Amino acid sequence: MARPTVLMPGPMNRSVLAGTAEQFEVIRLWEADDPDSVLAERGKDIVAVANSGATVDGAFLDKLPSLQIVASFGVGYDKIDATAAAERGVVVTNTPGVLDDEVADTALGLLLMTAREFPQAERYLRAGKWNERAYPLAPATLKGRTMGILGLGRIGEAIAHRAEAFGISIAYHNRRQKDVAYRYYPSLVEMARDVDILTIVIPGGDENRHLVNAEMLEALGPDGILINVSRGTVVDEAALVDALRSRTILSAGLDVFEHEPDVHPGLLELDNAVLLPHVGSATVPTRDAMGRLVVENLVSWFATGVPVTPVQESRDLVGRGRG
Ligand code: 8YV
Repeated sequence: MARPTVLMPGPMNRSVLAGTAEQFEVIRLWEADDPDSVLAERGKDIVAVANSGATVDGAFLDKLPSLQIVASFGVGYDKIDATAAAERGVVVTNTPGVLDDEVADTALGLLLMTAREFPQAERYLRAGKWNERAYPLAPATLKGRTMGILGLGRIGEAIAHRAEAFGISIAYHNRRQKDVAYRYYPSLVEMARDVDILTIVIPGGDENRHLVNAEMLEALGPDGILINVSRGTVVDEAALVDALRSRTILSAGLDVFEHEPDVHPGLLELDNAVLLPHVGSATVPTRDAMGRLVVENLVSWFATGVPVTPVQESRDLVGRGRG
């Protein structure tokens, strides 16, 4: 039997390449001299896409009339129009669960770095300034603080558990209240007003674009710390630069940016921002686990017509099989 043809628009983790090598015919679009002609010639043969960060919209899907599944590498799938896919009968899967701890560790790492100014202190030492005088005292402490989590899902809960171990009290804002012991705020601005640390874990996409704007930052206030390990688009980055510059908030720790990999030049100039190049899940074991889940979704779909981890928008298609 012919092997299903999988399109990879861009480079993928080694575990995806290894896991698909035998059972699938793989088209590595990023290596093609003329990707458009590859799509024109092979588009009708492609039944699956394995994707890591490329935009998959209606126009792209229309080039692949035989497509059944888009298996995305990562838990966030804001670059994939899952509704347009569902309308075309195409299932979308992501990689939830396997990266929760890694991203939660990143959030706590960023919080420690931001509150205690560890990266700045290290730069100070390397610049040979320690001999001149001790590094200035950090203005913030984590002791007795409250963290408001915007988007208390699995990663948010993993962050909450870690933060509790630091003695930090937890609150959260979701669209709906959950069955958890943490204080729930139906209003984001009210939560921002009450907490010391606002941690963003909510998915990206149009719905949540610029949810954290000038008003929220003003509410967070001059002792407030913003942490973002979700998507840069959730924050109005220009407003954040203004807020950091004017000390409307104290500081920010960011793993994600509105136009990444381009970072707002204003952020690069500011000393009260700690900036990481989207490394939330970026360890060898976790990225391998994410890649294995991409492969499991593809294999399961073609063997049984049921993917392992379909996204919300695809749930109605699941069980209907691969038609
Ligand atoms: C990865 C992520 O950086 O899972 C996500 O949503 O943002 C990260 O784990 C990304 O998926 C790599 O493509």
